[in-house]
Amino acid sequence: MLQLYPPVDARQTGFLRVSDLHEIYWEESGNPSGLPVIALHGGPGGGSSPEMRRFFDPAIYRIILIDQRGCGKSTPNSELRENDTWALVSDIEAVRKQLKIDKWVVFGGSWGSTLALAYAVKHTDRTLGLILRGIFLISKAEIQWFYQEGASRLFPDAYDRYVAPIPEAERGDLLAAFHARLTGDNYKRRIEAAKAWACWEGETITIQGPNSRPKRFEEDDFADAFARIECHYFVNKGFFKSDGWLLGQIEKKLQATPGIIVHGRYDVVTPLSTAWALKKVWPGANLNIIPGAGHSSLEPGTVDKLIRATREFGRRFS
Ligand code: STX
Repeated sequence: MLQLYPPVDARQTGFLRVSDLHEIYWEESGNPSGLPVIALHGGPGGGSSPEMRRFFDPAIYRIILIDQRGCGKSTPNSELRENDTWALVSDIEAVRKQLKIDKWVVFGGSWGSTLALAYAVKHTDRTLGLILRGIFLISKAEIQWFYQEGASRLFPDAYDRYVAPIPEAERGDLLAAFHARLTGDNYKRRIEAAKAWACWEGETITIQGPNSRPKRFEEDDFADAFARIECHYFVNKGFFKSDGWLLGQIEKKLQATPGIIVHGRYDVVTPLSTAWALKKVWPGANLNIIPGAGHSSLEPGTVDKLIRATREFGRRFS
C-alpha cells in the first residue's frame, strides 16, 4: 500500500483580496515548474492542512492549496456574508490567474469534491482532470441522512452528543435548530452548538468510531467556522438551482474530462450511493470503492488509491 509523501513546506504563501470583506490564504509547494494541481478542502469551512500537500509527488506537481472564504487562515474567520459556492469558484479562478496557471488538475474530498465539480462544470477548459474522494452533492437526501436521521442509527452514541444542545421540541428539524443557534447572538450557545455539530462529523469520519475524533473538531475557532459555514451552505442547498442540477451539468459538460473517484465503502458522512449516481452520469470516470474505509482521506486504503490517482495523472499530463 502506498503512503503519503514526506512532509513538505510551502515555498510561497500569500493572501488574495477577493471582495471588500474577504481575503483568502493561498500557498504553493512542490516543483515550481511541475504539473499544477489545486487541492480543495472539505466542510465547507474545514480549512486546508499541510497534510493535503502529501498526496502529491513534490518533484512532479506544483501544489496549490487555498483556505476557502471564512476559514483556516483566510479572513474574517467564520464570516457568512458574501460566502457561497459561486464566490468560491470565482476565488479559485482568481488564484489561478494570480499564479499564471493555464490549466490544472483539480483535487478535492467531501465538500472539496462538490466544489471541484462546480468549478469543473463552469471552467471545463481549465480543468485537466479531477481526482475526487468522498463524493458529496448537498442533496436533500444526503443532508437528511447525516444531520437528521440515518447516520444516527450507526452512531447512536455520537448522535446523542450531537443533539444534546437542542431541546427535544426542536429536534424535528435539526438543521433549522442548529442554524438558529449558530447565527444567533448568544455567543455561548453558538459555540456550544458549533462544537456539538463539528464533533458529530469528527466522530463519524473513520470506521474506527467516536474515539478516533481528530483533535481540532473541538477547538473553538475551528468548530465555529466549520459549523457555521457548513450549516449556512446546507440551509441554502449548496447555492445550486435544484437538487439534481449539478449532476445534470456534469452529464452535459464533463464527458471528455478524465476523473478518478475514491470512496470508502463504509462512508457514513457521505454514503457511497452519491458516488454511484455520479459514476452513472459520468461513465468515463473511474470509481474506486475502498473496502474497510469511511469518509476520511487518511485511512490507509484511501490514501493508497488517492496516491495511485495522482501518480496516474502525473504520467498522463506531464
Ligand atoms: N461535510 C463533509 C466534509 O466536507 C458534510 C468534511 N468533513 N470533514 C471535513 O470535511 C474536514 C476533514 C475537512 C474537516
